[in-house]
Amino acid sequence: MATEPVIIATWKFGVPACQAGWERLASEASALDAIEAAANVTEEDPGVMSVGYGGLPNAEGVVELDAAIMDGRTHTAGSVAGITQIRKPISIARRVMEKTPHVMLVGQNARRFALQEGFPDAELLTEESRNRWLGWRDEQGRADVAHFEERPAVKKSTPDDHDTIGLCALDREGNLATGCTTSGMAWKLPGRVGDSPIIGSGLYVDNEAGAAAATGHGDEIMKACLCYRVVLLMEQGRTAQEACEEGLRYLLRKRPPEQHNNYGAGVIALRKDGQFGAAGTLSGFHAPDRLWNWAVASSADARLCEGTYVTLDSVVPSLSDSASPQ
Ligand code: SD4
Repeated sequence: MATEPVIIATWKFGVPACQAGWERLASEASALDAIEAAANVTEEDPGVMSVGYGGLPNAEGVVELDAAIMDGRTHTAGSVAGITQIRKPISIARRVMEKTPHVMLVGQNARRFALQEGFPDAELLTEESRNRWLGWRDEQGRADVAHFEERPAVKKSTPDDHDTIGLCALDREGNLATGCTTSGMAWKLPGRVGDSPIIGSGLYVDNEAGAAAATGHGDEIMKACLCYRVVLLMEQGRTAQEACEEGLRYLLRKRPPEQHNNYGAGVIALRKDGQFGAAGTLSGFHAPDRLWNWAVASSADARLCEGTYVTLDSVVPSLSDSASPQ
């Protein structure tokens, strides 16, 4: 029986991504193809300064990208972390999945694999992202900006110094897929890898239950294996919305508030029956200059939704009621 396709993604830039993904799904493409095509839209947009080309660099001014993709149909996954000077990292992650016996390649050897696969060498810094980095470096007032002992564990974020695109899709055949791609936290320590390329943390899919993808403070999301938990909760019968809320509550319960106050975490989920949901932590994801929002396309028009916020003991509905989860 044919299923109605749907694709969801994190943040406002998820709208054009979902639009592209939905067009693929509507023309019978697999969920996996739709995820890759949708993620590529964001990765290639230099105006999105937290993903792919134009993403903000690490403390030394080098853009290190993390990306992963997972296919619910085959339960296979591919991932790259800390990859430099190559565009479209989610497509490289897909090649890792399809062409190697492994799941994850990192750093220089991930780059070497990509070059072997025919991906061209590419500059990832734009004038804008380089200037932002120079501004940040000047503010530090010291030469060795990557010295870890001098960096606080959590620093207050600004609206665009992070924001991953995480995506989940369901195709007409009833298969699910998920993907995640990011330049990670701006000004991170060189070599730092967040949740986004880690299967189970930044993304996870089980074709018999659902898919989930995360955004936010990866160093905290990883400690909760957030996306695995959210998918498990859907397998246990929770709605997608309940699973997102419970998954985030677990994260908040396990970690002291000062660790997630500034950055926060968000998760989107899509169940095998097409039902979807999303939630973000109130701390870190709700500020005057930023709201937690996400995108969905279940018809030709992708739309933006403001998420539900979660605290340790309550759920705060969206402030503007542009859309609610199904
Ligand atoms: C990371 N989770 O590298 C990413 C960053 C992000 O919203 O998504 N920020 O930790």
